[in-house]
This record gives sequence, C-alpha cells and structure tokens, in this order.
Amino acid sequence: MNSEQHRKYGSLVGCLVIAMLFAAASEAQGDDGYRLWCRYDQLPAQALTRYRTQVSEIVVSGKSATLDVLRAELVDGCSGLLGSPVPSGVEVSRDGAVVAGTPQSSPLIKSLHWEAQLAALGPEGFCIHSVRLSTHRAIVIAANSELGALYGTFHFLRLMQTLQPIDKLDVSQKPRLQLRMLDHWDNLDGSIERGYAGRSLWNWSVLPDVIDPRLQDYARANASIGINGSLLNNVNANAQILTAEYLRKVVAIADVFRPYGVRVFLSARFSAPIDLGGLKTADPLDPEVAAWWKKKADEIYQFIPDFGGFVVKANSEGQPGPRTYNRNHVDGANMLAAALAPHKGVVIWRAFVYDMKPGYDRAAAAYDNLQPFDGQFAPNVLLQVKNGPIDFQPREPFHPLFGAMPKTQLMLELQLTQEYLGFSNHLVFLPQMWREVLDSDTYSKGSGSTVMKVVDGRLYHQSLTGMAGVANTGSDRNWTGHQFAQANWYAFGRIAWNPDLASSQIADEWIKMTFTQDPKAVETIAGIMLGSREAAVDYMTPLGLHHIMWGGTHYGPAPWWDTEPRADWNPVYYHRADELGLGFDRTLWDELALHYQRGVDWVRTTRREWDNLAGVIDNERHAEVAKKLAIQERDAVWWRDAVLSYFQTFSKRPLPSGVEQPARTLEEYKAKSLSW
Ligand code: GCW
Repeated sequence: MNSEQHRKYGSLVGCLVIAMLFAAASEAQGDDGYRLWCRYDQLPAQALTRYRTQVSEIVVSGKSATLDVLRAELVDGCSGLLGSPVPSGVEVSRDGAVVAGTPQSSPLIKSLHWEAQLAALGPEGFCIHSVRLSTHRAIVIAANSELGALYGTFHFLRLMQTLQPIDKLDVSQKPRLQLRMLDHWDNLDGSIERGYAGRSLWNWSVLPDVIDPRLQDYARANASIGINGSLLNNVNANAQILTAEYLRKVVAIADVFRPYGVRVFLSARFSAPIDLGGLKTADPLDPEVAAWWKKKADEIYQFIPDFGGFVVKANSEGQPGPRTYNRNHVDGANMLAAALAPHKGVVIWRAFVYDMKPGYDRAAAAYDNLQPFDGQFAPNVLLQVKNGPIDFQPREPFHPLFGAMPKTQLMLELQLTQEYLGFSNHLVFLPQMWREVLDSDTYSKGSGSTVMKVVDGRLYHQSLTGMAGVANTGSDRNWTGHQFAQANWYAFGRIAWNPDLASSQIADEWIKMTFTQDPKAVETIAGIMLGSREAAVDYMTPLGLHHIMWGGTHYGPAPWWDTEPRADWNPVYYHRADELGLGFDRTLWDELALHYQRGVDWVRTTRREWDNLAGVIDNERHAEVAKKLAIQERDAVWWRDAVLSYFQTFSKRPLPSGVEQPARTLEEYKAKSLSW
C-alpha cells in the first residue's frame, strides 16, 4: 500500500472490510489513476481459487528499510489481490508460504544453499522457486541483495496481477543494463522543460523540512519496474543545485529513494566553478577548476554517500562547456570523472551536440563532434546518445554513433515525455519506437550488430551500461497527464531491465495491472496501444518527414516555419520541399496524403473502440481518456490538413480520393498554433 493510500485510509490499511468497501466504492466513483500499475484490487474469482492455495502466509525475517518495504509490499499486495488478509511472520507454518529475502536476512534462504545460483544473478538479480521447506510447500524469492529481493517481490506480484500460473515457479532474472535511469528536466522553480503533467514532483522551496509523501510513491513505482536512478534536475542546468543549501534538499530526496534502490544523479552546469566558486574560468585544464570540482564531489558524497554522479549537457544549445575554453569534450568529461572516481561516481556526458559548419548536415553533427574521441574517455564516463540523430522525432533512424565508438561506453537516451508526440494529449505507446531502434542493425561488426548489443555491452564489452528515459512525470494526480502515458513509464523500466521484451507483452502486462483483466477488453486496448505509434507517424510525419512541428512549442504542424535564427531549427531545413522535391512526384503525393488520412482514420476507429469499453473500465478513467481521444482526433485532422495544404503549394495536385478536404485555408493554419 502506498503512502497516498495510507493517508486516505489511515491505520485501517489492510483491514478486509475496508478493502472490500474500497473495491466497491472504486467501481462507483471511478479511479483517478494515482496508483499506476501498482494496484492490488481483488482479482477475478477464478484466479482467487487458484492463488489462495499457493499463497497463505508471508515469511520475511530481518529488519532494514528495504526489507520493511518488501514485507509491506508482499502483505498488502497478496492481501489486496486475494481479497483477504494474508498473515505475516518469520517461520513457515503451513503450505503456501511466500518466503523472501537474502541468505543474510533469512535463515530459511541460507539453509537452501543457493550460493552458486545467486552468485550468477549479480547484485540486482533474483530467483523465485516453488520448493518444499520441510513438510510445507513454499515459494521462495531470493537474491544476493535486499534490492534484488525487492525486485523479485514485484515480479512475483506482477505474475498474480497478470494472472500467470504460480504453482511451479522457476524464475531467474537479472537486469541486462546497469544504469536504468529517469532523467527529469525539472527546473528549480518547479517548472519542467517539456513537461506536460503539471509541476515538478520535487518541491524545492519547502525541502528538506517538508517531504511530500508522493516521493515515496514515485520511488516505489520505479522500484516495481527496476528503475534504479533518477536525475533530479534539468540538463539545461542551474548551478544552484550544487550549493550546500540545495544539497541538503537533495539529501532528503535521496533518503526517501534509498530503500527502493533509486540513486540520485544531478546535472552539473559546467560553469559552476565561476557561478558558485567565484573562479575566473571553468577551463577544465586549469588546476584550480579541477580542484574546485574535486572538493565539490567530496562534499556531495559526504551528504549522499551513494550519489550516482553527474549528467552534463555541454556546449549545446547555449550551455557552457569545455569548448568555451578551446578544450574538447574529453578534457571536460575526464576532469569531472577524476573528481568522482574516488567515490565510484560516473559522468554521463550527453552527445546531443551540434555545431553549424559550412555544408552542415544536422543528422551528422553529433557524430562529427564526438566520434573522433573514441577511446579517450575515462573508465567512469558514459556517453549518452539519443535514439536518433535529430531529436526524438516520431520516427528516426538509429543514431550513427551506435556502433561507431567501439572503445567508448555508450548509453541510450530515450524520451518518455511526448515532446514531439502530442504532449500528454495523444495516446502514443512508445516501446515500438524503441524496439525499432534497439533491433536496428548497425553492421559495425558484421550482420547482427544491433543497437541493443552495443548498448547492453555485448558487442564491445563495455563495462558500464545504461539507458535513460526523459521522464514524463509531474504533479498531475495521474502522474503523467494522460492515463495511457503511464504505460510509457512502465515500458521504459521493463525494457531497461530486459531490452528483449516484446511491446505486445509489455502492453498486455500493463493493461492487466492498470485497467482490467477482462480478456476481450485487454485485447481491444492492446490493439489500440500497438497501433498508436504508427498512427502518430501517419498523421504527423509519414514517409520519413520529421521536424515539421510548430517552432518552440513543438505541438502541432508548421512545415512552413522558417523564422528561427538557426537553419536547423526550421522545418523548411528538413523537408526541403520545392517544385522538384517533396510531394511533386504523383506517387509520393498520393502516398503522403493517404498516410495522413490513415492516421486520422485510426484515431476515429480508436474512439469508437474506446467508447465500447464503457462499463468495463471505471467511469472516471474511461471518461478522461475519451476526452483526450477527442483532442487527438482534432489534432490529427489539423496535422493532416495543415501539412497537406502546405505541401500542395509545391505539388499543385488535388488530394487523392479517400482523403478529406481541409476545413480551413493554409493562411489560417499558419496564423495560429494548435492549442493544447
Ligand atoms: O529537444 C531538445 C529540447 C530541449 C532539450 C534538448 C536536450 C533539455 O527541445 O528542450 O533541452 O533537446 O535534449 O538537451
């Protein structure tokens, strides 16, 4: 039970009567989505009969912050799902015990002598086995670390939430990637860059004195999907975060996250030695600058002994960096790395750098800037590369740095917040986009050299691995603005844990945990989710189009846009339409128009399918999603009509049959941005 529910239901948490009242009430009142996928409402009747014989008591011995969290999760989860309180103790007393912990925390687990198996699972893996303990049937969740056991606990609960068999369990898992991080582009004033779900979850003005209970729910949700790192502040960084005053606030957050295995990271502004330290320069080769950072790192680790490290956006979009001082990226990254190395911290250096040179090709810019440094970064540096070379577009090829820097530890950066995908108004399930990138073949070591094998370290044996997702969370009651955007947070954690997971499996799990276990409804909703990304590509940027959105906001179409100071911030730079180019060839023109129409049709069909789910989904979330889908249809129509009207000025051809005529003139689309 999360702290929010504790607040609501006070000390009666776990009481059967209240649980039943709650279940009945939630049907009538609806569900606001706060509980995400960590809902433990009673399972359907057939599952109950099956599971009740398997789960009759919880056995978790030992005491620590993580073990306490783990025990509470198992007790609340099993009691809620089974619809009656499951007792908790430290001895197995009957058939159906669920035992969880490590060989250190649990004498029972120690007595099983699973040392060899556990050793193979590493620091975060777990196993779950159906066993006999003396005369009793039991399920044992075991790991080397308490965090591993917590991950195993969530996995076990997920099996029940998704109605999987639990009678002959034989599960062993460990994460494929070491750093599984959410990157928050949160500013210290509470706003969120590219955030569409309210304000920042970190309430800097009242921290550390007031700690929002929601922070615990955030950490818990992350632990439930294996996320183990959180970058708290925007990469367009304010150096204030590194002052003692703010570090004390960060300590309060880190303390809440720690039992859940979520370590904090901070964005470091490269000019901090000037901004905070009063130095005249931030030149990375200046000994005073290096000493300043070393002292700062020592201070941070005194405050937060398990601090993860720095994320740095340098010499990009106006941010300071080593090149300001005629030094290069390696000089900058390695200087910071040296400050963090004694504490085992890492530097995550972002590859989102693009310089404008004669004959400039934006898609090659990061490659040109960084590839020459392959092999020169310190061992505790990771280079964080966006999935594509442009900027989180609805569809992009994989970033050319993947496979091109065999001697550099590359980390993949994905974007959960839908900056270019309809904000929190559009239902777009992102894992298919991520799959497309992960499964792309770089051919860097012959065929089969996929991006996934670069990122998980298999191809070039990098010793640090990771994946970051730019977070879509905020203070909105449902966390992500759109109920379905929660699925992208969920999916990110699952994929960072296991990059092989199919999108269909992730959708199936999430729907059953979040919305309904009704098989027909699950099928319909999964169909909607799995079709949603291609539909968004269709109604926004089909056939390889990209970056044709409204300048600044990135919401709504503006292929005509040509007023930004940099050429590569303007859509006209990307589509290059003229009388000879895009849209001029008849086949391309028809195809383009038909894709836009197909995207619109998808949204209309989806609205009908969603309407038919009334009564299966609680009223509150059903109505909320229906409203968002109405906006999505309005936007899809607008995208189609605005973009086609504009390209028609070049093609000078009529719309093919089956494509609806625009409701307005091109001038009207140009006059005003689509509102969100
Ligand atoms: O896509 C651009 C965004 C910026 C962002 C930048 C980046 C944090 O429009 O808002 O800045 O990418 O990734 O650094």
